[in-house]
Amino acid sequence: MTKVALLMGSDSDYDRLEPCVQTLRGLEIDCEVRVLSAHRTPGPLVAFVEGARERGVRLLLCAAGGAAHLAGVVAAHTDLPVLGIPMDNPPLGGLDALLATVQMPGGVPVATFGLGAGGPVNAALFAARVLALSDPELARRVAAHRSAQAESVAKKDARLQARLG
Ligand code: RP5
Repeated sequence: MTKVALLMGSDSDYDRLEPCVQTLRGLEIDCEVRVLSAHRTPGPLVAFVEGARERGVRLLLCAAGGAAHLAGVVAAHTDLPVLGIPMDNPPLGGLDALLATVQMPGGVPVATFGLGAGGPVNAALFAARVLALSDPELARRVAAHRSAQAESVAKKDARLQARLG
C-alpha cells in the first residue's frame, strides 16, 4: 500500500526520468507515475495531490523543466514530503528549473535534487531511505543496493588497473 508518486510536467521529461522509475522498481517500491502540469493541468494536479495520502502515497517526486513550478505548487497543497527534480531542458540547460525548484519561500519545503543524470536516481534513493526508516525489509534492500554499487566501482577500478598495466 505504501508508495511514492512521480509526477512530471510533460511526457517529454519521461526518458530522463526512467532511471528514477527503474531505481524505485529495483528496490520494490510501488510507484505511481503521472504527467500532471502545474500550468497546463492545474485542476487535475491539485485533485491528485489532495487524494494522494489517502491512496497510500508517502512521498511526492516532482520533475519539471523551464519555469518549473510543479514541485512548489504540489508542496503548497500537501503536508507530504515533496522532492523536486529539475530537468535540464534547453535553452538554459536547467538552471532555470533548478532555481525555480530550489528557491522556495520559507514555509513551503521542497527537497531539491541535482541537474543531470544523478538527480532522478538520487531522488529515488532518497525516497527509499525515508521509507526504509519504518520498513526493515526495504532497509535491507537499500543497504544491498549500496553494497552492489561499491562492488561495481571496485570492479571498474580493477579493470582500469589491468588496462594500465
Ligand atoms: C515543463 O515544460 C515540463 O516539465 C517540460 O520539462 C517542459 C516542456 O514541456 P513540453 O513543451 O515538452 O511538453 O512544464
